[in-house]
Amino acid sequence: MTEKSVLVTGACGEIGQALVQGMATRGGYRVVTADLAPLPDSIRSMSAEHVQGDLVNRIKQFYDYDFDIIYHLAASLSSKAEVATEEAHRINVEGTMQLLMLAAYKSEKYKKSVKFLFPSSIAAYGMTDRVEKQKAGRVKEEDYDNPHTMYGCNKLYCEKLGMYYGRFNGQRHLDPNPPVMLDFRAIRFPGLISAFTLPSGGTSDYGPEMLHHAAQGQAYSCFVREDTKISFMAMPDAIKSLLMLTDVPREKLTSQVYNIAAFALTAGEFRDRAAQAFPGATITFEPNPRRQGIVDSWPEDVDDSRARKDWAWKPDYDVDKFFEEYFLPEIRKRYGK
Ligand code: AKB
Repeated sequence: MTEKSVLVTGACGEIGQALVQGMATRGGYRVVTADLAPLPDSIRSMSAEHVQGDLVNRIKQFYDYDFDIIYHLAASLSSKAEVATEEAHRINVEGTMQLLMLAAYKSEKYKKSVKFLFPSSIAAYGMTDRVEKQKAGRVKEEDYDNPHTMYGCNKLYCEKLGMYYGRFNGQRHLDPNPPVMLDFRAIRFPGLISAFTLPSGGTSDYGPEMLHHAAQGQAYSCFVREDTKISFMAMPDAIKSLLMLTDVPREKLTSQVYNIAAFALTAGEFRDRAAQAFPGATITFEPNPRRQGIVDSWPEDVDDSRARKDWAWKPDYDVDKFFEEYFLPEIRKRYGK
């Protein structure tokens, strides 16, 4: 079997590292990685080639490759994007647009759709306030698509851009012989938690930060209220979802954008779990109004029935399994606690 040629942008980020490892475990891929940073030792041997630098400036270089699949993970996350909005727009939107154009060009040239996998986010949603958030419960993909953040706006718009390049590029779908267009697929991820890496620049970061601090015996001051609830997921499930969605035949997909969910937890429930696992953990709550506002605009939970129906999505880790079978055993190994 010939290897699939894959590009992973943002390869040094949390999802990037875990995805590169996931593909190495599976086998059958030739992976080119790209990131502003050099590759960490943990995945260096798994990348056939690493392109280091700014994606927007380097885009021409990628025209020399023929990728079957692009995982475009590079992004400026929600908290960071609020303090550097223009830069976030450049990274999140221009970078995506450039890669979509590349994938569109190659799909047409070789008459074979390049698969373009895009991590969208619960940040694409925007609830007016806490009351609306509580009332809404588990939201569907088409509801509440009114993001409050630059990052959320960028994600929602890039979903639309992906659909445009995948279906309507230049209105040539109306030509007598329409060109082959790229195959765009997006997942709206909840907050992700890895036992091996820590996020930076996001707003769901309080979950993983609290747990990693407690595991190391460090005090943690949480930047949202105790009653703040959003959905979270174990990193292995996030990687499983990306690989599952990549594999599913196009005709089975009724949409190009899918929610996925695993467990929804309040910050107070995270504290209780952390305190139980690491007695003596010192966790306090000092809400930051701006970051609190961001999380209050995100849904408490999402409805992932479309992903379950179309591609048999099901997470491996509910909240108990997440702690007992993934996070705690791995983190104890890591920090020796
Ligand atoms: C963030 O907090 O910005 C991300 C996300 C929810 O997409 N983790």
